[in-house]
Amino acid sequence: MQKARIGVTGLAVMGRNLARNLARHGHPVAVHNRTAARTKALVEEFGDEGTFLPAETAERFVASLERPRRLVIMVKAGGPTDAVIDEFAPLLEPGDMIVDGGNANFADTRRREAALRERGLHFVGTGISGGEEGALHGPSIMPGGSAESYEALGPLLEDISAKVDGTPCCTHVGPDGAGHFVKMVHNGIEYADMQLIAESYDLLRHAAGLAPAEIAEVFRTWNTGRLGSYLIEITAEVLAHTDAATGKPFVDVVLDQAEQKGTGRWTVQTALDLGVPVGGIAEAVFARSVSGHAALREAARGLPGPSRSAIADSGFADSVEKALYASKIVAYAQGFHEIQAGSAEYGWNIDLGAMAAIWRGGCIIRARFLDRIRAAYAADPRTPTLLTDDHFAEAVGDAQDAWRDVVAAAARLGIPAPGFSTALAYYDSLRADRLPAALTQGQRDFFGAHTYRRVDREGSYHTLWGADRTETTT
Ligand code: NBP
Repeated sequence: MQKARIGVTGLAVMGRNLARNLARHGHPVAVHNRTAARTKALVEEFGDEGTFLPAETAERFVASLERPRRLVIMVKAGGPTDAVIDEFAPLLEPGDMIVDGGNANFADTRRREAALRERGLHFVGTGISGGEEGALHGPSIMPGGSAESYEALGPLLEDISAKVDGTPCCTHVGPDGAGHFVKMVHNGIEYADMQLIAESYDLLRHAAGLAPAEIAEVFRTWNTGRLGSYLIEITAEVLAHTDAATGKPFVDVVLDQAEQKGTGRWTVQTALDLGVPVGGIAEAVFARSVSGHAALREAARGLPGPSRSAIADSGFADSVEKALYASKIVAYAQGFHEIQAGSAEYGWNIDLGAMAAIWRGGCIIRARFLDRIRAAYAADPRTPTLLTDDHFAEAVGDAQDAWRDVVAAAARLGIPAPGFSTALAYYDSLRADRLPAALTQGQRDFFGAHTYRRVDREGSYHTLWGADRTETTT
């Protein structure tokens, strides 16, 4: 009986396209789904694309895989993933691999990896980005798990991943939950990137008075320069689209309430736990949250705003481009800081430059700019922040006057720009000689005797605020 090199269970949009991608690359692939109709439909529609070995039962599916078995789970993250693991793990033997390609929380991946390792099985939590098109034509793949499992799995995953300059957009990220952690931060950065683009659109529309079709042209131009990226490209497409039913710009007939599935929220929650400031990502998550509070917005709609309206400055679009580039650098710097902190916390030893390299193609945040990030980490793998890299420091330095003008214009005109504002505040916080945190420490010591350190001496101090205000050492 012919055996499959790899198997995919869970054949909704992602699993089905990943299985097709494997088959198209000449890898015989076993396919299985809880509801057998999906398996049947896949083979009927696309059976001629390669070798598919359909299985209706878990036992047959496992029996059709060559050893060590490589079993990819592509089901809804959370409970369904545990249910599928519970179903398949008893059928596997030591050395076999379960690959979870869903959007799992990295903490779940750590738990599952530890439990399966005890049974001699490899569990490979794998981030996959690129949506259904990416899964079919070449996604960016972020596998975690053991180095041993990557030896058996890596070549297959690299084969089906996107390629940039001949380099696969797939590499071993690190042990246990590292792959899903990096995918989570990728999605958090994606939230920030999308929010900054949305703010750029809003400013061009309501501050510069441009129509959506004109703004589409602005984005098309930007896409040919340093901002060139998948998200900028699709933004131009969406803005240029006209609603067939009404003849209005498509963007004007869509309800302005953004939804989210949770990876952005996880990125922020994890950053809070790690003590990493990721304001750009947090504001993007909150901006979606604000947009969804319909009743709250309705209640506040009549509140007074500024009396000024559109500014007619011919250079405004160029200023927004600069603000967008600078804010984007900040958002990525924050995301990479979070990966650096997670890597240190969990002992993953993640190569940050390699993460930038595998995001250059296949994934939603793919962008020309990622090559710059790869180069920055190649020049100094230990750099504490991308903002001090020569290229980025110069770019932000050149952009900062325009960036400040745009944030000021947004505030003056009453146009919300939380992404631009928080990015600028982060930049100014990092470069400040002194922060008002010294005053915060004084307040904390006053009301809670929380103590403070001094700039001129070692040690912890407390001032007797309620008595004669002498300073004591603690
Ligand atoms: P969905 O997330 O919509 O999940 C549907 C699949 O899960 C079906 O195959 C369904 O089987 C299966 N399933 C469920 Br629901 N509960 C199950 C259970 N208890 N036991 C066995 N199977 C169960 O599919 P998707 O959109 O293809 O995404 C798959 C994974 O990839 C998710 O984790 C998602 O977050 C991740 N992801 C998605 C994208 C994207 O662009 N869509 C991108 C990157 C990652 P059934 O057919 O029998 O109902």
